[in-house]
Amino acid sequence: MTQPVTPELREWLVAQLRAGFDEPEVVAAMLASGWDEAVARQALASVLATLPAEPPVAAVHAVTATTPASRLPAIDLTGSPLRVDAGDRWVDIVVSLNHPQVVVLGNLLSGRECDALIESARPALARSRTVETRTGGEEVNADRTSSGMFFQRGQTPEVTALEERIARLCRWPVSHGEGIQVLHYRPGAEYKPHYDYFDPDEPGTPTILRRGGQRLATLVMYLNEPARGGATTFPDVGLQVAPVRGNAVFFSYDRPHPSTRTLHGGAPVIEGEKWVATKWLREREFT
Ligand code: PD2
Ligand code: ZN
Repeated sequence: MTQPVTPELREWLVAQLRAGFDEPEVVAAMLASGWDEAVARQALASVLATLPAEPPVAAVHAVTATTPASRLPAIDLTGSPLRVDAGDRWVDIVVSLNHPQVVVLGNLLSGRECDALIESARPALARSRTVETRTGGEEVNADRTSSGMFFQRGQTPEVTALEERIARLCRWPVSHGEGIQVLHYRPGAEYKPHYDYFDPDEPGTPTILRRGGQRLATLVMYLNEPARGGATTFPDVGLQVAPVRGNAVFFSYDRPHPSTRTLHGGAPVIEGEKWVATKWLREREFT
């Protein structure tokens, strides 16, 4: 069976390949959107055949796998879109900032997905640990009074769908993402301002970086709504993001340095409880 490749489909396929997704990943995304496999492969092959000036897909993938410092996960806001195509869902652009790139996203998750993540995380919750950069291990941290757990990549169907959506949205391969972390805050719990990158001056950092290099970007997704408090704050740029269920805040940092102005924290929950899921994107494949 053949099907004409529309300009929109061609543009989307080229964008996927340039973003570093390889052929199986692109086909898998098409299958997830309801394409017939033979038709998807044929459409991809016909687009690849018209790209003689481009590096081979394998080379594009290799570049992504050893990301240069200048390349970052990013949400494509070219043309000031109101919403962006994340593959299986259109995601609203609510607010964006340029330095650093901070994008508040609306409707990234459905209510049902939020509930499913909370319920599958709940039995595994433990007092949150942060990576201990002095040693490369983990420790319970007084600055972080939430409890949390990590999913493995692809651990549940909801996790898999969300990871593919995030990869599409941030134009960064699923393989370069850490497992999603779920955090639960009770009244009074907070996460004091911090940077998500690993401090290059800490002795444990080289050990941490072996698993996929530096963190380059963070996506904090809100799974419920506390009655009051619990905003994600960015003190250096005077921004507070309200924890609205299904929404998220994305931000990236092109170097592990405060000049990125990505200091951020979780303000104390005043009333009710707060559930978030965090996805960190690394320079290389996270193993
Ligand atoms: O829960 C938050 O709002 C929050 C704030 C700052 C989460 C994180 N950082 C994180 O998971 O890194
Ligand atoms: Zn953080």
